[in-house]
Amino acid sequence: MAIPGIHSVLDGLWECLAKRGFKARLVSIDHLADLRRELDERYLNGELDEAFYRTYLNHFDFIPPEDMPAAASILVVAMPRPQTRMGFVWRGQKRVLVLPPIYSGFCDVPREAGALLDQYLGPLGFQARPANLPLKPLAAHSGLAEYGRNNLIYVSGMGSFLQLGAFFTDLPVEEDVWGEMRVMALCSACRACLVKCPTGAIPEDRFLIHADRCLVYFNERAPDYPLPAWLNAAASNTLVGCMLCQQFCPVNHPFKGWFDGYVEFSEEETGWLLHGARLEELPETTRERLERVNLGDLIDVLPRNLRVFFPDP
Ligand code: B12
Ligand code: SF4
Ligand code: SF4
Repeated sequence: MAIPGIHSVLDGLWECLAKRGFKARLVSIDHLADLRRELDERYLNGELDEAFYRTYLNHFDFIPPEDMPAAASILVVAMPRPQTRMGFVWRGQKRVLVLPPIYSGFCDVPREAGALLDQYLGPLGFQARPANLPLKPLAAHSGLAEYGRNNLIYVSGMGSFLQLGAFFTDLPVEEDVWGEMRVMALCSACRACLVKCPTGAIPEDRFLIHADRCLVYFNERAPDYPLPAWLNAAASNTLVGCMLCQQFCPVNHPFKGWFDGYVEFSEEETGWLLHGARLEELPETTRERLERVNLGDLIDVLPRNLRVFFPDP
């Protein structure tokens, strides 16, 4: 089979990803050093809380995989993602809670992107391998996205309702773009996220948010991390994570009603989850429903998080 020129390979790649609603950019692998330097500088300047840095930012792999010696580029992909509704019945009352975008399908959707890449690039003699990198600066420097004041990434046609993924590839880069990171123009005249943030994580005096104050920093963690005393229980607005800086953002107006799927737990099942049942103790049907929304791995956080909404377990 004749291998097409790189321009038509890339055109075909964008088309293949676009059919699934994904948008992407390809940058030279030389920018791994830029990504690393940017993060190191913030750390060394004391901009990042030490415990936050050690928990979340110390584990990126700024080198391509050993079995890909010809890696030449990084593909960054934005995948549109909806919210999910979850119903819980307790003491005869049903309460519907939101699961923010990206929790459900967190592994499956990037895996699907990887499979699309394998299917398309493989027969053309190219490879793609998942890359564990700081995804937002990568997306912003590549020109795929702009930052919002809430420090989330916005892509045209998706708002911030998206999951990012990155792949090392051996595709050559002929037109490398690595621009300044940009903030959405609308943010200069808007403070909705800052005002709605329940923990004061979005500051007035600098762009970088105080991630160590973000509700998500606490409610995604293992149960031996109680919610801190300064955190008002009323701040919690979703089962895991938080939606406030996205929900009230005017750029997200077209997407904020986008929900995909509904999963309901009976009173008996809600009781098991509230009381800390382990995954393997649950009946298969309950387990399947949790796993359908990818909460099997987060089952440990559910008793603490559910108790905020059902304080009388
Ligand atoms: C650690 C982490 C968290 C932490 C910290 C979040 C944070 N803001 O750092 C916690 C647990 C709190 C968290 C929460 C959430 N997360 Co998170 N998280 C990550 C992770 C693993 C790394 C993020 C990171 O590198 N932070 C470090 C800081 C230094 O980087 P940064 O946030 O990009 O900050 C940049 C800007 O401030 C910029 N900057 C600074 N000054 C200036 C000035 C100007 C003018 C400009 C333009 C830029 C700029 O420079 C910084 C980079 O050097 C990524 C996955 C990944 N591999 O990248 C997901 C990721 C960022 N999370 C994601 C999501 C969805 C969330 C939540 C929305 C989940 C939820 N609904 O509850 C919340 C959002 C909270 C928020 N407002 O940021 C998505 C973001 C999707 C999007 N649209 O942006 C990601 C990319 C996961 C994914 N695979 O898609 N997350
Ligand atoms: S996710 Fe919630 S707590 Fe975190 S910055 Fe946004 S509004 Fe604030
Ligand atoms: S709420 Fe306003 S300030 Fe915040 S990200 Fe959206 S447009 Fe920007």
